Amino acid sequence: MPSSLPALTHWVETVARLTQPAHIHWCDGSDDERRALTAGMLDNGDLLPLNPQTHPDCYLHRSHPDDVARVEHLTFICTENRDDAGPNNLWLAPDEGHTRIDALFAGCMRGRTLYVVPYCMGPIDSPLARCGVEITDSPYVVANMRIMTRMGAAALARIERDGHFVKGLHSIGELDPERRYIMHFPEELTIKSYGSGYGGNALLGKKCHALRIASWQARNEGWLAEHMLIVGIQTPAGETHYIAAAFPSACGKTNLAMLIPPQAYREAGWKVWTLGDDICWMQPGADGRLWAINPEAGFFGVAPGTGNKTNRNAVEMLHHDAIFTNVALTDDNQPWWEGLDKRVPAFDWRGRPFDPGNGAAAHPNSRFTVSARQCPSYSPRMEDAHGVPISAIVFGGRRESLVPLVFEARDWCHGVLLGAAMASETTAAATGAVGVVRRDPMAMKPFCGYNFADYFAHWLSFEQPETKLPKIFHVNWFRKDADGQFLWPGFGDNLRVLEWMIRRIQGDADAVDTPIGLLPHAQDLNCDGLDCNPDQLGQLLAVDRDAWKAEIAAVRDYLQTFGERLPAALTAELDRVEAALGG
Ligand code: GTP
Ligand code: SPV
Ligand code: MN
Repeated sequence: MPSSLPALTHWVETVARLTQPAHIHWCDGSDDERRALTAGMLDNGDLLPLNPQTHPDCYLHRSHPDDVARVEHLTFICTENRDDAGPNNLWLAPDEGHTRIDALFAGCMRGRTLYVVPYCMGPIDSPLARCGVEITDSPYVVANMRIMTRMGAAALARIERDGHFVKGLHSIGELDPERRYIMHFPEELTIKSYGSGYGGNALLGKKCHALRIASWQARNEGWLAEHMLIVGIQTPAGETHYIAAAFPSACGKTNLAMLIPPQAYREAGWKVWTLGDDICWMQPGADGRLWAINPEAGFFGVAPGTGNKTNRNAVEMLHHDAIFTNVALTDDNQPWWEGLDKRVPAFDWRGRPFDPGNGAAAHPNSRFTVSARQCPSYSPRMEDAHGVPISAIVFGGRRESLVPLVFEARDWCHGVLLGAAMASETTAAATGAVGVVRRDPMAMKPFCGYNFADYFAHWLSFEQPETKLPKIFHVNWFRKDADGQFLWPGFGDNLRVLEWMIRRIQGDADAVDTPIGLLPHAQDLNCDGLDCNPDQLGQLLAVDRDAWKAEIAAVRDYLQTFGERLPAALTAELDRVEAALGG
């Protein structure tokens, strides 16, 4: 018997009866298994080999052209009570959800292999980690799960010890957008995903488990499951401050997590340590501080825009043992995307000879999958069972106007409001229009597995006499001038903003008190060596009262959609900010 846990073997048998696979394979995560899977995918065309001289053990996967991003309009939270899912989620009653999706699963694995993928989100020995098992008929998913999670025998052993696990059932089905659903049953700790092989739709440990199901568990158990990077900033004095930051999809988490300090900072002794680029699980420790782990083991990062100038660490980690999805190819079979370098690709992401008339060569949501250990700034503390203590939480979005470069919340409740009021221009990470401003509280709009009103209340509940909570900040790297050019250089220079935060944490910097929060004095932002004139800095740090009154009114309209469940403390905080702005 492949597992000693009856609940697991019984579930696998039930799924096999429904889906009718030709074979069942229990994944152990070994190298032999990886080699055999890779050989099979090279045979059937799921993977294409890349240049073995420049990119040993790297492969290209081209997904179906209609299956290139998350599908929020097909993603459901199925709870007994509709209000528990909230207006922020699409909802179905659990019975209806199971019936609809099981009809698609019936017989769908005929002639295929069913893979049983045991995985652990977080270090195997961590009390903060949680396990799951994904059943899938996609070897590409197995290969990605092996990089993105602690997958295989060790995870199975922990599952057998724990006696419980999150169940995730996945099939690529026909890859037909008309026969596609991503369903979550938080009360049953179950996920069912059909008809997509892409990223967050198919690697069920990631958004489905580590955010949607985990956020539900976190609320019941007193912790937080967030769409946040974790980065360690080591100052010249040798202290490391850990910062968690929530930006919506394709808004800069991977880049901030592995930023390279500007030269003068490097020479002065600043260092950056990468702990996570997408998901953060946090809970108060015995000392009252929030302690965080990254539940993932790898990065599924956005390729376009990743180059030596923007994110050299990422470029360097992608030269071996990486999977590329929907990128372009050079004439000597190297992966390529817009923003990598000046070469002209030979083939676009669909495999057609490159023709600029067909649009970008790499899909805007093309991605790389790579183990975190390959990152030059990898922090060994990623393996710490108890995680790292968080000094600051940062919220941010893509806003070409209005929102200043950085401001600080006056206290926890104000910080929760800043998170709840977040908005950002949409990106290619999800299907649908790009560049439209939408409300995206805490960057969790697509990922919160329950009613946002209850989620805000949960956040507020962390303020207790015994907790020592991090400071909360809001940033915006994406302000543009009248000509549509970014006002702030971004990327490595974002460390200048983080430095101000650290000085605030240490009590070493003053701030300007404004109705929206605490802003730096222009002279307190280190702009040495930057091509940023006083006028630009003035625009980046300006608070336009009339425009902010309109913004606060829009936030109020949005928050009112949550009705009576919205915590009164949040509304009171909004009233306070509105009054400070002058009504
Ligand atoms: P997900 O993996 O979808 O959750 O995205 P992410 O938040 O990790 O975003 P990522 O760091 O991959 O950045 C997405 C895009 O934003 C890339 O094209 C980057 O080049 C660009 N970007 C990141 N940081 C900055 C910045 O500071 N300034 C500007 N202008 N662009 C940035
Ligand atoms: C995101 O969209 O926020 C991602 C990529 O990190 S996916 O895995 O597709 O969710
Ligand atoms: Mn993400």
